[in-house]
Amino acid sequence: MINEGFGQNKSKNEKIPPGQYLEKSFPILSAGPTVHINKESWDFTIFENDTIISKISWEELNDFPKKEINTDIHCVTKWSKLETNWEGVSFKDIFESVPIKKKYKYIMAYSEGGYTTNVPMNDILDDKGFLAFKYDKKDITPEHGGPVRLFIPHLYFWKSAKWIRGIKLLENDEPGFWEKYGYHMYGDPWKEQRYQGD
Ligand SMILES: Nc1nc2c(c(=O)[nH]1)N[C@H]1C(S)=C(S)[C@@H](COP(=O)(O)O)O[C@H]1N2
Ligand SMILES: [Mo]
Repeated sequence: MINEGFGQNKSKNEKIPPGQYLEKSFPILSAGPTVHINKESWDFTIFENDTIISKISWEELNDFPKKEINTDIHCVTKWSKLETNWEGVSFKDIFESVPIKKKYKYIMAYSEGGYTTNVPMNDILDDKGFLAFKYDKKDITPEHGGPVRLFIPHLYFWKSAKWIRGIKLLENDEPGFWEKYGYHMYGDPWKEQRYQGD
């Protein structure tokens, strides 16, 4: 278990990135309808080009070390929610069990329902990116992306793909769903990287 302790000694104001406001509820933001997936039929696929190099079932996911993450989240629509509690498995641990032939600098995450988002590899390794399945000690609800969502709290929350089903390893950065509409390729809330050019 880890406790990031992110900004534990900071005041509330210092924890809210520029242009954001404090939100107490937990808004639901989805580009399409809520997807309902059974844990038993969920799996997670890692693609290297068109080749499947790993497939992880719900049961197998639960065999990885579980990590607790206490952190703030920031949505590009300007709400920030402080001190949220999550549980999941880190990509660092997942990748230790996956034989990847070469170095890839980016991934494309893809979700049931068609949503995609691109993230640099370094931003999911080092215990910075997770496959999360619990929020506030309970199973993540379908509305918030359960049974399993991507969780990358140091980037704007659109990068945390709900209903995640897999990733594709990429050599070059490619835009995902919102990035094709002009959202920033990286999305650092502290640099206000909301849209391309920010
Ligand atoms: N599959 C999928 N994941 C998604 C989205 C989406 O529309 N579909 N929206 C993104 C956006 S813009 C945000 S802010 C967060 C919202 O997560 P929440 O609904 O749990 O607050 O999910 C992100 N992940
Ligand atoms: Mo968002």
